[in-house]
Amino acid sequence: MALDLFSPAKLGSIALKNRIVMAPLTRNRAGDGGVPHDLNVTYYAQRASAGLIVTEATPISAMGHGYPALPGIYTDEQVAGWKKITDAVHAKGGKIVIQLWHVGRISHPTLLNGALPVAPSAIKPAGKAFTYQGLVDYVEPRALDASELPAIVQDYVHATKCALKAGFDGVEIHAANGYLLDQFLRDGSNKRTDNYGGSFENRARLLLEVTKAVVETAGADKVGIRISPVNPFNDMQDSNPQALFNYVTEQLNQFNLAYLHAVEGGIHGGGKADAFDFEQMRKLFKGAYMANLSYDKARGNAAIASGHADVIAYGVPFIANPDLVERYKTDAALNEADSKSFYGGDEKGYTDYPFLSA
Ligand code: 8OZ
Repeated sequence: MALDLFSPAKLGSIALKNRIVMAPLTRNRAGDGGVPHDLNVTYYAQRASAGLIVTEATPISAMGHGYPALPGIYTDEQVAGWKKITDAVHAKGGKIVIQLWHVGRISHPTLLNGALPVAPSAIKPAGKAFTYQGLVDYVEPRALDASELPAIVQDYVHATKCALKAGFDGVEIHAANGYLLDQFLRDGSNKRTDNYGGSFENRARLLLEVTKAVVETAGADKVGIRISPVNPFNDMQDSNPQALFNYVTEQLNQFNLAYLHAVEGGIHGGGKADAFDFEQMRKLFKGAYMANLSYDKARGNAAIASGHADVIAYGVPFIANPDLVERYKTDAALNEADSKSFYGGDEKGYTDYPFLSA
Protein backbone atom coordinates (compact mmCIF):
# COMPACT_ATOMS: atom_id res chain seq x y z
CA MET A 1 0.00 0.00 0.00
CA ALA A 2 1.24 3.47 -0.79
CA LEU A 3 2.36 5.68 2.07
CA ASP A 4 0.07 8.46 3.17
CA LEU A 5 -0.42 10.93 6.03
CA PHE A 6 -1.54 8.12 8.34
CA SER A 7 1.47 5.86 7.83
CA PRO A 8 3.95 5.68 10.73
CA ALA A 9 7.37 7.23 10.12
CA LYS A 10 10.77 7.55 11.69
CA LEU A 11 12.71 10.83 11.78
CA GLY A 12 16.15 9.89 13.08
CA SER A 13 15.43 8.25 16.44
CA ILE A 14 11.94 9.74 16.71
CA ALA A 15 9.12 7.30 15.90
CA LEU A 16 5.96 9.01 14.65
CA LYS A 17 2.52 7.38 14.72
CA ASN A 18 1.51 9.38 11.64
CA ARG A 19 3.04 11.89 9.21
CA ILE A 20 0.96 14.87 10.28
CA VAL A 21 3.30 17.27 12.08
CA MET A 22 2.22 20.32 14.05
CA ALA A 23 4.33 23.18 12.63
CA PRO A 24 6.11 25.65 14.91
CA LEU A 25 3.67 28.46 15.75
CA THR A 26 4.48 31.63 17.67
CA ARG A 27 1.57 32.32 20.08
CA ASN A 28 3.02 34.82 22.63
CA ARG A 29 1.35 33.32 25.68
CA ALA A 30 4.24 32.23 27.93
CA GLY A 31 4.35 33.19 31.61
CA ASP A 32 6.73 35.67 33.27
CA GLY A 33 10.42 34.93 32.79
CA GLY A 34 9.63 33.01 29.58
CA VAL A 35 8.32 30.12 31.69
CA PRO A 36 5.68 27.87 30.08
CA HIS A 37 2.60 27.57 32.32
CA ASP A 38 -0.58 25.51 32.64
CA LEU A 39 -2.36 27.17 29.71
CA ASN A 40 0.54 26.17 27.43
CA VAL A 41 0.44 22.60 28.81
CA THR A 42 -3.24 22.34 27.88
CA TYR A 43 -2.61 23.72 24.38
CA TYR A 44 0.16 21.28 23.50
CA ALA A 45 -1.52 18.29 25.20
CA GLN A 46 -4.68 18.98 23.16
CA ARG A 47 -2.60 18.52 20.00
CA ALA A 48 -0.70 15.36 21.03
CA SER A 49 -2.38 13.20 18.36
CA ALA A 50 -0.05 14.84 15.81
CA GLY A 51 2.70 12.46 14.72
CA LEU A 52 5.12 15.10 15.97
CA ILE A 53 4.77 18.54 17.54
CA VAL A 54 7.40 21.15 16.75
CA THR A 55 7.06 23.77 19.47
CA GLU A 56 6.78 27.47 18.86
CA ALA A 57 10.13 29.14 18.19
CA THR A 58 11.90 29.37 21.55
CA PRO A 59 14.78 31.74 22.39
CA ILE A 60 18.05 30.10 23.40
CA SER A 61 19.23 33.12 25.40
CA ALA A 62 18.07 36.50 26.69
CA MET A 63 19.48 38.08 23.50
CA GLY A 64 17.45 35.65 21.38
CA HIS A 65 14.11 37.32 22.21
CA GLY A 66 12.30 39.47 19.66
CA TYR A 67 8.61 39.50 20.60
CA PRO A 68 6.53 39.70 23.80
CA ALA A 69 5.68 36.69 25.97
CA LEU A 70 7.92 34.11 24.33
CA PRO A 71 8.90 31.00 26.26
CA GLY A 72 12.65 30.46 26.64
CA ILE A 73 14.82 27.35 26.95
CA TYR A 74 17.82 28.56 28.95
CA THR A 75 16.80 28.81 32.66
CA ASP A 76 15.93 26.08 35.19
CA GLU A 77 12.43 27.53 35.61
CA GLN A 78 11.85 27.34 31.86
CA VAL A 79 13.06 23.72 31.82
CA ALA A 80 10.63 22.86 34.64
CA GLY A 81 7.78 24.55 32.74
CA TRP A 82 8.56 22.70 29.49
CA LYS A 83 8.88 19.39 31.38
CA LYS A 84 5.19 19.60 32.24
CA ILE A 85 4.47 19.98 28.52
CA THR A 86 6.66 17.09 27.33
CA ASP A 87 5.22 14.86 30.09
CA ALA A 88 1.65 15.73 29.07
CA VAL A 89 2.34 15.11 25.37
CA HIS A 90 4.16 11.83 26.08
CA ALA A 91 1.35 10.67 28.39
CA LYS A 92 -0.95 10.93 25.36
CA GLY A 93 1.46 9.00 23.12
CA GLY A 94 2.76 12.06 21.28
CA LYS A 95 6.25 13.22 20.34
CA ILE A 96 7.59 16.75 20.68
CA VAL A 97 10.74 18.61 19.63
CA ILE A 98 11.59 22.18 20.54
CA GLN A 99 12.52 24.82 17.98
CA LEU A 100 15.74 26.65 18.98
CA TRP A 101 15.66 30.33 18.08
CA HIS A 102 17.83 33.43 18.04
CA VAL A 103 16.08 36.37 16.39
CA GLY A 104 19.18 38.44 15.59
CA ARG A 105 18.12 41.87 14.32
CA ILE A 106 14.36 41.13 14.50
CA SER A 107 14.07 42.60 17.97
CA HIS A 108 14.19 45.87 19.89
CA PRO A 109 16.12 47.20 22.92
CA THR A 110 12.89 47.14 24.99
CA LEU A 111 12.85 43.34 24.57
CA LEU A 112 16.58 43.02 25.36
CA ASN A 113 17.00 44.88 28.67
CA GLY A 114 18.14 47.91 26.70
CA ALA A 115 20.75 46.14 24.57
CA LEU A 116 20.97 46.65 20.81
CA PRO A 117 19.85 43.68 18.71
CA VAL A 118 22.74 41.82 17.07
CA ALA A 119 23.13 40.81 13.43
CA PRO A 120 25.73 39.77 10.86
CA SER A 121 25.83 43.38 9.62
CA ALA A 122 24.55 46.72 10.93
CA ILE A 123 21.57 46.86 8.58
CA LYS A 124 18.18 47.90 9.90
CA PRO A 125 15.39 45.64 8.58
CA ALA A 126 12.36 47.17 6.90
CA GLY A 127 9.19 46.86 8.94
CA LYS A 128 8.27 47.23 12.58
CA ALA A 129 9.19 45.43 15.78
CA PHE A 130 6.33 43.88 17.77
CA THR A 131 7.03 45.02 21.37
CA TYR A 132 5.17 45.33 24.68
CA GLN A 133 4.57 48.97 23.63
CA GLY A 134 3.07 47.94 20.27
CA LEU A 135 4.63 48.20 16.80
CA VAL A 136 7.72 50.42 16.71
CA ASP A 137 10.43 51.05 14.13
CA TYR A 138 13.32 48.61 14.13
CA VAL A 139 16.67 50.01 15.23
CA GLU A 140 19.96 49.54 13.44
CA PRO A 141 21.44 46.36 14.95
CA ARG A 142 25.01 45.95 16.11
CA ALA A 143 27.20 43.80 13.83
CA LEU A 144 28.56 40.83 15.76
CA ASP A 145 32.32 40.57 16.01
CA ALA A 146 33.59 37.15 14.91
CA SER A 147 35.02 36.73 18.41
CA GLU A 148 31.45 36.76 19.81
CA LEU A 149 30.18 33.89 17.65
CA PRO A 150 31.57 30.98 19.75
CA ALA A 151 29.46 32.23 22.68
CA ILE A 152 26.35 32.16 20.50
CA VAL A 153 27.20 28.59 19.43
CA GLN A 154 27.53 27.77 23.14
CA ASP A 155 24.10 29.30 23.78
CA TYR A 156 22.69 26.75 21.29
CA VAL A 157 24.55 23.98 23.15
CA HIS A 158 23.22 25.18 26.52
CA ALA A 159 19.66 25.38 25.14
CA THR A 160 20.00 21.87 23.69
CA LYS A 161 21.08 20.53 27.09
CA CYS A 162 18.11 22.32 28.66
CA ALA A 163 15.81 20.77 26.03
CA LEU A 164 17.07 17.27 26.78
CA LYS A 165 16.58 17.89 30.53
CA ALA A 166 13.05 19.07 29.80
CA GLY A 167 12.29 15.71 28.14
CA PHE A 168 12.06 16.73 24.49
CA ASP A 169 12.41 14.02 21.83
CA GLY A 170 14.72 16.29 19.89
CA VAL A 171 15.44 19.84 18.78
CA GLU A 172 14.85 21.78 15.57
CA ILE A 173 17.36 24.50 14.68
CA HIS A 174 15.45 27.53 13.38
CA ALA A 175 17.41 28.72 10.36
CA ALA A 176 14.35 30.14 8.58
CA ASN A 177 12.15 33.23 8.30
CA GLY A 178 14.72 36.00 8.56
CA TYR A 179 16.15 35.36 12.02
CA LEU A 180 19.83 35.23 13.03
CA LEU A 181 20.99 32.12 11.13
CA ASP A 182 19.00 33.12 8.03
CA GLN A 183 20.42 36.66 8.31
CA PHE A 184 23.90 35.14 8.05
CA LEU A 185 22.92 32.96 5.07
CA ARG A 186 21.60 35.74 2.83
CA ASP A 187 23.58 38.39 1.03
CA GLY A 188 20.81 40.98 1.58
CA SER A 189 21.51 41.00 5.34
CA ASN A 190 25.09 39.69 5.45
CA LYS A 191 27.68 42.14 4.06
CA ARG A 192 30.58 40.83 6.15
CA THR A 193 34.08 40.73 4.77
CA ASP A 194 35.44 38.13 7.23
CA ASN A 195 35.11 34.32 7.26
CA TYR A 196 31.37 34.67 7.90
CA GLY A 197 30.45 36.70 4.82
CA GLY A 198 30.83 36.62 1.04
CA SER A 199 30.93 33.07 -0.35
CA PHE A 200 28.22 30.46 0.31
CA GLU A 201 30.79 28.65 2.42
CA ASN A 202 31.33 31.71 4.60
CA ARG A 203 27.66 32.66 4.91
CA ALA A 204 26.73 29.07 5.90
CA ARG A 205 29.60 28.82 8.38
CA LEU A 206 27.66 29.89 11.49
CA LEU A 207 24.72 27.58 10.68
CA LEU A 208 27.09 24.64 10.18
CA GLU A 209 29.01 25.43 13.38
CA VAL A 210 25.75 25.58 15.31
CA THR A 211 24.56 22.34 13.71
CA LYS A 212 27.80 20.53 14.51
CA ALA A 213 27.68 21.66 18.15
CA VAL A 214 24.00 20.78 18.59
CA VAL A 215 24.55 17.38 16.93
CA GLU A 216 27.47 16.69 19.27
CA THR A 217 25.22 17.55 22.22
CA ALA A 218 21.98 15.76 21.31
CA GLY A 219 23.00 13.17 18.70
CA ALA A 220 22.24 13.74 15.02
CA ASP A 221 19.19 11.46 15.17
CA LYS A 222 17.48 14.00 17.44
CA VAL A 223 18.25 17.14 15.40
CA GLY A 224 16.26 18.74 12.58
CA ILE A 225 16.73 22.06 10.79
CA ARG A 226 14.21 24.48 9.32
CA ILE A 227 14.98 26.66 6.31
CA SER A 228 12.84 28.97 4.15
CA PRO A 229 14.63 29.56 0.83
CA VAL A 230 12.14 32.00 -0.72
CA ASN A 231 10.46 33.58 2.27
CA PRO A 232 10.87 37.38 2.13
CA PHE A 233 9.41 37.78 5.67
CA ASN A 234 11.54 40.01 7.92
CA ASP A 235 13.13 41.75 4.93
CA MET A 236 15.07 38.71 3.69
CA GLN A 237 16.66 38.93 0.28
CA ASP A 238 19.27 36.93 -1.55
CA SER A 239 20.76 37.25 -5.04
CA ASN A 240 20.73 33.48 -5.71
CA PRO A 241 18.57 31.48 -3.29
CA GLN A 242 18.53 28.27 -5.38
CA ALA A 243 22.31 27.93 -5.47
CA LEU A 244 22.64 29.04 -1.83
CA PHE A 245 20.11 26.58 -0.45
CA ASN A 246 21.27 23.74 -2.71
CA TYR A 247 24.72 24.33 -1.18
CA VAL A 248 23.33 24.46 2.38
CA THR A 249 21.35 21.24 1.81
CA GLU A 250 24.38 19.39 0.47
CA GLN A 251 26.47 20.55 3.42
CA LEU A 252 23.81 19.36 5.87
CA ASN A 253 24.15 15.81 4.49
CA GLN A 254 27.41 15.39 6.44
CA PHE A 255 25.49 15.30 9.74
CA ASN A 256 22.86 12.57 9.14
CA LEU A 257 20.17 14.78 10.65
CA ALA A 258 16.74 13.51 11.73
CA TYR A 259 15.14 15.75 9.09
CA LEU A 260 15.27 18.85 6.92
CA HIS A 261 12.19 21.07 7.27
CA ALA A 262 11.46 23.49 4.43
CA VAL A 263 9.00 26.37 4.32
CA GLU A 264 8.10 26.08 0.64
CA GLY A 265 7.13 29.67 -0.01
CA GLY A 266 6.60 32.97 1.73
CA ILE A 267 4.70 33.17 4.99
CA HIS A 268 2.29 36.04 5.67
CA GLY A 269 1.44 36.20 1.97
CA GLY A 270 4.84 37.16 0.51
CA GLY A 271 7.25 35.31 -1.71
CA LYS A 272 7.09 33.50 -5.00
CA ALA A 273 7.54 29.78 -4.47
CA ASP A 274 7.53 29.20 -8.25
CA ALA A 275 10.86 31.01 -8.49
CA PHE A 276 12.49 28.16 -6.57
CA ASP A 277 12.71 24.45 -7.40
CA PHE A 278 12.04 22.72 -4.09
CA GLU A 279 12.10 19.28 -5.70
CA GLN A 280 15.65 19.94 -6.96
CA MET A 281 16.76 20.92 -3.44
CA ARG A 282 14.90 18.04 -1.82
CA LYS A 283 16.61 15.50 -4.12
CA LEU A 284 19.99 16.72 -2.89
CA PHE A 285 19.10 15.90 0.71
CA LYS A 286 19.89 12.34 1.80
CA GLY A 287 17.61 12.25 4.87
CA ALA A 288 13.96 12.75 5.73
CA TYR A 289 12.17 15.84 4.42
CA MET A 290 9.41 17.76 6.17
CA ALA A 291 7.37 20.00 3.86
CA ASN A 292 5.42 23.01 5.08
CA LEU A 293 3.15 25.77 3.88
CA SER A 294 -0.46 25.71 2.76
CA TYR A 295 -0.70 21.95 2.41
CA ASP A 296 -4.15 20.43 2.87
CA LYS A 297 -4.96 16.74 3.25
CA ALA A 298 -4.97 15.97 -0.48
CA ARG A 299 -1.73 17.82 -1.25
CA GLY A 300 -0.10 16.30 1.82
CA ASN A 301 -1.01 12.78 0.75
CA ALA A 302 0.16 13.48 -2.81
CA ALA A 303 3.53 14.85 -1.61
CA ILE A 304 4.09 11.74 0.52
CA ALA A 305 2.94 9.31 -2.18
CA SER A 306 5.24 10.91 -4.77
CA GLY A 307 8.22 10.77 -2.41
CA HIS A 308 8.65 14.55 -2.34
CA ALA A 309 8.07 14.66 1.42
CA ASP A 310 8.28 12.16 4.26
CA VAL A 311 6.08 14.18 6.61
CA ILE A 312 3.97 17.35 6.30
CA ALA A 313 3.92 20.19 8.84
CA TYR A 314 0.56 21.94 9.24
CA GLY A 315 0.38 25.31 10.95
CA VAL A 316 -2.87 27.27 10.82
CA PRO A 317 -5.01 24.09 10.61
CA PHE A 318 -3.50 22.96 13.94
CA ILE A 319 -4.25 26.30 15.60
CA ALA A 320 -7.96 25.82 14.96
CA ASN A 321 -8.17 22.01 15.08
CA PRO A 322 -6.55 20.30 18.06
CA ASP A 323 -7.82 17.00 16.62
CA LEU A 324 -6.64 17.69 13.07
CA VAL A 325 -5.48 14.06 12.64
CA GLU A 326 -8.94 12.71 13.48
CA ARG A 327 -10.59 15.27 11.22
CA TYR A 328 -8.35 14.38 8.26
CA LYS A 329 -8.88 10.68 8.95
CA THR A 330 -12.68 11.03 8.86
CA ASP A 331 -12.84 13.83 6.28
CA ALA A 332 -14.63 15.96 8.87
CA ALA A 333 -15.06 19.70 8.41
CA LEU A 334 -12.32 21.89 9.87
CA ASN A 335 -12.77 24.72 12.36
CA GLU A 336 -11.82 28.08 10.90
CA ALA A 337 -8.84 29.85 12.51
CA ASP A 338 -9.33 33.33 13.96
CA SER A 339 -6.20 35.28 13.00
CA LYS A 340 -6.92 38.04 15.55
CA SER A 341 -6.05 35.64 18.39
CA PHE A 342 -2.88 34.16 16.81
CA TYR A 343 -0.38 36.33 18.72
CA GLY A 344 -0.94 36.98 22.41
CA GLY A 345 -3.98 36.81 24.67
CA ASP A 346 -5.46 34.09 26.81
CA GLU A 347 -7.30 30.81 26.25
CA LYS A 348 -9.54 32.44 23.66
CA GLY A 349 -8.39 31.31 20.24
CA TYR A 350 -5.76 29.13 21.92
CA THR A 351 -7.26 26.25 23.90
CA ASP A 352 -10.97 26.78 23.21
CA TYR A 353 -11.27 25.43 19.65
CA PRO A 354 -13.78 22.56 19.77
CA PHE A 355 -12.91 18.90 19.27
CA LEU A 356 -15.09 16.79 16.99
CA SER A 357 -16.61 14.94 19.92
CA ALA A 358 -17.57 18.16 21.69
C1 8OZ B 1 5.10 34.99 13.12
C2 8OZ B 1 5.16 35.95 14.10
C3 8OZ B 1 6.24 36.00 14.93
C4 8OZ B 1 7.26 35.09 14.80
C5 8OZ B 1 8.72 32.65 12.37
C6 8OZ B 1 8.91 32.65 14.76
O1 8OZ B 1 8.30 33.20 11.37
C7 8OZ B 1 8.30 33.14 13.69
C8 8OZ B 1 7.20 34.12 13.82
C9 8OZ B 1 6.11 34.07 12.98
O2 8OZ B 1 9.53 31.72 12.32
